[in-house]
Amino acid sequence: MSQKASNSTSSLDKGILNLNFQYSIVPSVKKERRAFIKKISMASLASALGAEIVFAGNMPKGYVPVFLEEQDSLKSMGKDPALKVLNDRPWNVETPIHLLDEKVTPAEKMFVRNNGLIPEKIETSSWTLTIRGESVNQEKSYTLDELKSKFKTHTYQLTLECGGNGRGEFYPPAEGNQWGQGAVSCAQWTGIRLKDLLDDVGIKKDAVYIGYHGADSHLSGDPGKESISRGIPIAKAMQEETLVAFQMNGKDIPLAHGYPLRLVAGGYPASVSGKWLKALSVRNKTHDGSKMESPSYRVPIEPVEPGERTPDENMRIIESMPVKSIITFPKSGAEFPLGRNLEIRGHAWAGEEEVNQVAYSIDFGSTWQSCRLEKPVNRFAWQHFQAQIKFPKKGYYEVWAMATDNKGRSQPMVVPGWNPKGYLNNACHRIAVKVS
Ligand SMILES: Nc1nc2c(c(=O)[nH]1)N[C@H]1C(S)=C(S)[C@@H](COP(=O)(O)O)O[C@H]1N2
Ligand SMILES: [Mo]
Repeated sequence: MSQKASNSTSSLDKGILNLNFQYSIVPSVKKERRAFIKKISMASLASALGAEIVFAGNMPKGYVPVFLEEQDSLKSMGKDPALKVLNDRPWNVETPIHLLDEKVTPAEKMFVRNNGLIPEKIETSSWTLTIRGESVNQEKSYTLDELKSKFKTHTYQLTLECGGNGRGEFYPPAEGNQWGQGAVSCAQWTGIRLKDLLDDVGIKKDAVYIGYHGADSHLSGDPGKESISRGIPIAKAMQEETLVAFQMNGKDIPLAHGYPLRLVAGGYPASVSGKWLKALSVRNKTHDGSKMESPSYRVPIEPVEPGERTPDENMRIIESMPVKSIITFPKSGAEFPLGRNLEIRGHAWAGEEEVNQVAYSIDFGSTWQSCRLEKPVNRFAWQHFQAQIKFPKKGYYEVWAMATDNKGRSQPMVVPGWNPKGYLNNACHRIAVKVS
């Protein structure tokens, strides 16, 4: 019995060490951290965690609990420690909905979705953007200074929502990050119009698609592989709001979000907004870079049965995102006294369309009242809604919000059409409220 127990302990140790090696959870740069861990007592560590470390005695010497590691990484990425780490290789970090209350999403609260590894050394003085592909008259490169000085600068607030936002609610589960509803942001992006850049390069009449190429590396470390290289149809590329951006919220783009240069195309799944932008391919056919192929970022044209395999011919590339809304205040679980009105607020967006109406229900969708809804500051920016709710008596309630776009399409009350990769879950957001 004791033999068995000690065996399992040593294999656990091995497991942890392997992990350390593979994912460098305890890299040498964390020396100070380790010294710190040695010095502080288990009791103070437990109070930082808000819980006892039950098997603390089994922790290898110098082991840094994942909790502290994640806090460190979030801090070094400039992120609010309340964000939720779904994955650290690659980094995928979700924003709890109540932290999205601001009209313009601040950098520290913006979700992170990476397919590969964040580039390590970025030399801005030698950074160039190259425009190439079958459909350019001739290949051309620009330095950052040239991009900034040669073209007019524009600023737009743009909604970027991951195509897989809400994936965690699909059943049977779809593979991929199990996002809640927090993989969405709406920051202010400043840069030059992609259209102005393409005009300057000169593109051929047969151009139909623009593909992006970023400086992030593939998880395998293979320099010949791109982690992701998606893109947009030429009509989207030519819209005024489609930018090659170098600023976010009035500052350099944070490293996690694509410093020093990023393609930004609001209203489409955020996967088309290429970070760490090094090159653009002007294509005479639909771009065929990494994650352009089925089933990536595609959904069935005809509905399929949950769990069913879907033939490639029945899949289309996701373009404009569907209508959606989130209640950002109060936080789900809020409790407040009877007799007071509850103010709810949130944001709604509808891909390339505008949101026409947002309504709320406190009776599980039986009746709906309309919210006050603001116009977007510009196309493809989310819109703010607000309502005052009076509750009839003490008890448990849910507040549901439902947005409708200008084509009359509303959010579904239940999770919409299952699809193999779990995209486009735009079901109504719900919060719990207790009136006491
Ligand atoms: N170069 C590059 N660009 C990228 C990605 C990536 O992994 N590499 N991820 C894409 C995906 S899937 C999303 S949802 C958004 C996330 O943007 P954010 O991390 O700035 O929130 O970036 C997109 N652009
Ligand atoms: Mo994404």
